[in-house]
Amino acid sequence: MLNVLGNLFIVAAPSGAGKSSLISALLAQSQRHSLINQAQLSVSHTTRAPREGEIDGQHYHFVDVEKFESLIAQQAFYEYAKVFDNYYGTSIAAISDKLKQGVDVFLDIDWQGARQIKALNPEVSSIFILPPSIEALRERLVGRGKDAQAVIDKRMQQAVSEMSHYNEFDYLIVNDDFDTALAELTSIVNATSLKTLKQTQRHGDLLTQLLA
Ligand SMILES: Nc1nc2c(ncn2[C@@H]2O[C@H](COP(=O)(O)OP(=O)(O)OP(=O)(O)O)[C@@H](O)[C@H]2O)c(=O)[nH]1
Ligand SMILES: [Mg+2]
Repeated sequence: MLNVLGNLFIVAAPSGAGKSSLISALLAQSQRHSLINQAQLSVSHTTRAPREGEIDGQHYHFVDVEKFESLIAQQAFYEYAKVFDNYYGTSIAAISDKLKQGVDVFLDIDWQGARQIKALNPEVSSIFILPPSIEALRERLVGRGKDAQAVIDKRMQQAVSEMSHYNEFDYLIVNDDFDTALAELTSIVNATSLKTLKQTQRHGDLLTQLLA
């Protein structure tokens, strides 16, 4: 049987919109077979320091600036950008084998990376997650209430600046009710797998029989 390539999905959002929770719930859907294809998250490279509990090679590939720049020079990245003074990038290696195995790959990246990928491959589906209100976003960013006001203001500003790019994405999801947002995300992912080109590859034998 012809191997059906996996689909690539870009998921972006302002900090605090619930992107990480939505993506993890989506990957769990894949384990429950609610998705047509298997789904995996791409592991990016970053120069930011690992946080407590983050594992190298699992949450990110943590590298220093010198290493990151040598990877840029080797053209190892599909896209990369500076986000909050650190480099972040998706290596070609992080996605190509998975796609070849028919796995859908999710990129948790910012608008700059999304723009680079869309310029190279307009057919890649990009999804932007919005919070239900500016108050909800602020509440989620305030979090434990330990951050100084200036830090919160800066994060809000960054969130608004990220959101100003919503229009460059193919799909918009408002994460008000989590289960609704997850169902919407799932429907985008499954609809992509059902495109005629994909279905023709998947059901080649059936089509041959039906049309014989
Ligand atoms: N362009 C690009 N952006 C990335 C990549 N990996 C992560 N990012 C983005 O970098 C930003 C910061 O990510 P992190 O340092 O993990 O911090 P975080 O707590 O996850 O931040 P938020 O998800 O924004 O709340 C997020 O917007 C990510 O989507 C990548 O490979 N390329
Ligand atoms: Mg995140």
